[in-house]
Amino acid sequence: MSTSPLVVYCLLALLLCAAPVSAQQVSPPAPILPIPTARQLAWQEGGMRMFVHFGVNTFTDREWGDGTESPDLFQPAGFDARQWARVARETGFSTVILTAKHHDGFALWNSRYTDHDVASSSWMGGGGDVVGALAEAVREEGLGLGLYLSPWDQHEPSYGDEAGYNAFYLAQLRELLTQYGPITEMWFDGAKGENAKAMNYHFHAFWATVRQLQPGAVLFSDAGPDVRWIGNERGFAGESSWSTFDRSKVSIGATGIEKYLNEGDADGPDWVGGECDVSIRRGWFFHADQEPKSVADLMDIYYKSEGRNCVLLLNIPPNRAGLLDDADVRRLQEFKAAREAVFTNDLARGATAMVSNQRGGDDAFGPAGLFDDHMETYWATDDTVRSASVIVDLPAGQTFNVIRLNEPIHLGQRVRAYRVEAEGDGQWSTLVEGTTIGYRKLDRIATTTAGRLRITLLDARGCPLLAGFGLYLDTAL
Ligand code: FUL
Repeated sequence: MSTSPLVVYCLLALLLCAAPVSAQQVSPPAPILPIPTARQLAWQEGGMRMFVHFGVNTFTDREWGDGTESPDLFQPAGFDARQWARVARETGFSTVILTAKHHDGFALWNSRYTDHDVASSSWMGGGGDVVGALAEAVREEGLGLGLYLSPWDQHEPSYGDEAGYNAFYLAQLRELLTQYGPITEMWFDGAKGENAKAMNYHFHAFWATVRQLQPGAVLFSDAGPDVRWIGNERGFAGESSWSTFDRSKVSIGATGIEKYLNEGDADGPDWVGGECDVSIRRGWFFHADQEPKSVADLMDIYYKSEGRNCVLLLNIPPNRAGLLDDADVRRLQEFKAAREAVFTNDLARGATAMVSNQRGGDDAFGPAGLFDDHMETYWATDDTVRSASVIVDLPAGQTFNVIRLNEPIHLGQRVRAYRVEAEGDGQWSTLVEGTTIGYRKLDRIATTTAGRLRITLLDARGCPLLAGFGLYLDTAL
C-alpha cells in the first residue's frame, strides 16, 4: 500500500506542531546535609509511639528489680497483647515498644541463654511468650514493633565479664531480631545503677547486628545513631530543637549532656532526631496507687514533643492482669479526642498567599505547597536567599491560638529563626518569634482574631523552604 505525499506532509506537520517545546525546568533546591535516611523519615512520619514497661516489677511494685525475683512472680492471668495493640491503634500510636528485658534481667520471651525468663515461670505452664504475642498483635493491627533490651542486667551471672556478657547480650539480641518478624525500633538504654560492675557494652556490635538482621529498624540511644534520647523523662524537647547533631560530642549514659540532647546542634554533621519518652503515670511500671496524667498535661507534652520536631514515646504500663488499665485507656481516648478537637479543623484551609521570593519564579515552588498535607510540595526560595516572607490571606477573619509550621526535612533542617505576625488596623503585630521549625512546629499563642498573617523566615542554614502552615483553636488553652 502506498501513502500519498499529501498524507505524509500532513502527518509531518502534525508531528512538528505536537513536538514538545523543551521547557527549562527550575531545579529543586539541593539538600543541605545532613538529611534523614529512609528509616529515620519513616520513624518521624509515623509519629507517636507507645512504650510498654512490663515484667517482674509489675508484680513487686518496684521500678528497678534486682534480678533475684522468682520467675513465678510473673502471673499476668488476663494477659492480652491484642488489647494493648488495639488500644494503641485506636488512640493514635504507630508502634508499640516493649521492655523485652528490663534491668532485672527477666526475659519476656523464652530465651535459650538464660533460665530467668517466662519459660521458667508457671504462668501458662512455662509456655508464655509476651514478645511473640505482642509481635502478632501489632501486626494484626498494622502497627510497628519496637523492643527494649536492657544492657544493664542484674541477674545474669556473666555481667561484669566484658567478653562473656557482651556475647550473651548479642545472643539474646539475635533471638529477638530473628524470631519475631519485622522490628521498627531497637531501644538501647544507657541507665545503670551505681552498684553495677564497671564494664563496657559493645554498642557498635549491637548496632551492626541490628543493621544486618533488621535493616528497617531505627536504633535509639543517648547517642543515636538514628534516634536520640531527648535528655529528660518528662517528654519535653527544647524550644530550639534540631535533628542535626554531633554524635562525637556524646556518649551513652554520660551526664552533663542533657541540654545538648534536648536541643540538638544547628552545625551538627549527623542527623539524629529526638524521641521524647515519658510515662502516663509517675512510674514506668504499673503501681496501683498511681494515677494517669491529666489530659491537659498530656496535651502540654504533645505540644512540647510532637510540636517541637520530635516523636513522643508515651509509656502505658500494663497492670497485674496483663492489660492496659481502664483508667489509662480512658485517658488515652480523652487525649485522642482532645487532639482531634484541635487539629481536625485547620482554620488556614482555603487561604491564599503571596511570597517575597519564589524559586526561579516557578509556580511549582509557590506558596500553594503550604496548604496541602504533603512534605513533597513546598514553598522554596532561590539559592542565595536566607530570609523571606509569605503573606497569608484567610478567606475570612479567624480566631486561633495555635500555629503550625512544617519544613520539608527530607531536604535538611534549615530554619534558624522565624516570626509570625498578624495584621490589624493596617499594623503588623508579632504573634510569635521562634528558632527552629523542623518536621512540625506548634506554637501556642494568645487567642487572636485576624484575616491576614505574615510568616518571615529570618535566617536559615541554606535557602529556606516551608512545606506546611496551619491555624487552630485549642479551647482548653
Ligand atoms: C531508664 C530506666 O532506668 C527506666 O527504668 C526506664 O526504663 C526508662 C525508660 O529508662 O533509663
